[in-house]
Formats: sequence, structure tokens, C-alpha cells
Amino acid sequence: MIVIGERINGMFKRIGEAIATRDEAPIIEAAQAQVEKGANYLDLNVGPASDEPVAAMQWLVETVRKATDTPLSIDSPKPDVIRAGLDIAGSNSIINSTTGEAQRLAALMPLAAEYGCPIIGLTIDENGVPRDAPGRTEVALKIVASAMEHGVPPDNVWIDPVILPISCTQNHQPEVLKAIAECKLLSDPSPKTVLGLSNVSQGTRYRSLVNRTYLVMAIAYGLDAAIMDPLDDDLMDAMITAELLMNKTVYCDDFLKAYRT
Ligand code: THG
Repeated sequence: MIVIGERINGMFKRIGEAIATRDEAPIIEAAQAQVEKGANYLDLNVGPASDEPVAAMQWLVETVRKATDTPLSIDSPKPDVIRAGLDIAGSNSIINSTTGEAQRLAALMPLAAEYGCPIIGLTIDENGVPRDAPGRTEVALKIVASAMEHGVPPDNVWIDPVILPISCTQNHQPEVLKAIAECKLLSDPSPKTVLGLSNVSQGTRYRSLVNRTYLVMAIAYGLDAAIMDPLDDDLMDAMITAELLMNKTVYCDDFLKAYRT
């Protein structure tokens, strides 16, 4: 599993304030803590509140780079913000994200081709988020086809079948799991799959329990990567154990420790 640390996001109050006041310490602290706990990538999102998102993303990338060389996931709905982040962060970053909307694909696929970097494709089109697995897979196919047209290898497309909060869309959760499996059949090599895991538990009381239970289920369906909280030890332990049970790692008595060393 590829762990993309979610905690440098303007949605978090402390991070949002740090971005607004250009206070480096909370950003550096969040970067180091996540890397120490096993993040393979760090997701950077300036949040919806930023009124100068390009400058904010540039500052965020530069600040994180003072702490770590860990690859970055440049997370924004705005192509100009993503380009600004990539220009500094370089081609080992992930573009987060395009959707299946024609306008977004036309803006972002050329960027993925130019930088040679992976691109996350949300299964959202002009009609929003499809309600079932086949609808999600259909949008995923549109994204993979667009990648191929632009010379982006299909395994550089990371399909995100869009997990919504269980508190409002309980009927979607099993469909997302099915979509993870279906997307693997779209091309050879197949696209990767990724989820913004913490979305699933927004507005619930037992967030960590809901997150880790869903992550284990998604791993059983073949999930490759998750934007998640690496500081949640129970979540990380559940992930490592699920991978063991899926025969991705070798069993030993100290498998948790072995995974981390
Ligand atoms: N897919 C992709 N990218 C994404 C998402 C996705 N990026 C953003 C988001 N979704 C994933 N990251 C987060 C980060 C934080 C939370 C959820 C998803 C979260 N935050 C607390 C909340 O809203 O309750 C904030 C609490 C606080 O302020 O402390 O849950 O789906 N490709």
C-alpha cells in the first residue's frame, strides 16, 4: 500500500492558520511526523479558504522541502495551482487530481505527460459522482482513454472512485469497493486505485474505527494507495495486517515491526 499523508491540508484549522500567516513550524512538524510514521507521499492542499492559492501552494511546497525529500501529492481543483506546485516539487510528485470532465482532462493530462508523473483521476463527470460501481468504472474508462491519447501510461493513472461520508451516502460504500476491483480490468497494465479514506468517516462518532474497517475492506478489493492519516497507529496497524493477510508480505511473529524496518 502506498500511504499518502493527509495532514497538510488547509481544512485542518492549525494548518489553515499556518498557511495564512506563513508560519513554517506547524507545516514542518506535520511533514516530519507523517514521514516518521510511514507516509510514502505527503498530500499538500492549501484548502478552500485560501484567497491566493498559487502563492500559498508555492510557499507550502518550499516549506515542506525544508523538512523532507518525500514525494508530494499536489492537491488542488485548480490546474494553475497544480502547475505552480509541480514546478517546484518536480516530477516525482502526483497530480491530485483531474476528474472525467472534458475541460479538466484537457487541462491536466498534458501536465501529466509533460512531467511524466502519476495523475489521480476522480470518477466524477459533468453529472457529478455516479451512484453505482458501473457508473464509476465508466468514468474511469474515460480518464484512462484520455491518458492514452495524451501519451500518459495507464499505470500512471490512479483512479479514485470517490468515497463520500457514510453518514449521508451509505448505499455508495459497497459500490466504491466493487469499482476498485472493476477498474483493474480497464487496461493492461491496469490503472492504480486510490481513496481519500477519511472522507468515509466525516460526521461520525467512531472515526478511526470506521476508517480502519473500510481500509481493510478496500485492501481486500485490491486498493493500491490511500490518502490517510499515518499518525493513527490503529489505522496503520490494520493496514499492515490486511496486507499480510492478502499475502503481500511474509508472516513473522514481529510482522508489524518487520514492516516498519
Ligand atoms: N480524493 C483525493 N484527494 C482528496 C480527497 C479525496 N484530498 C482531500 C481529501 N479528499 C483527503 N484528505 C482529507 C483530509 C482531512 C479530512 C478528510 C480528508 C478530515 N478532516 C477533518 C474533518 O473534516 O472532520 C478536519 C478536522 C480538523 O479540523 O481537525 O476528515 O477523496 N484524490
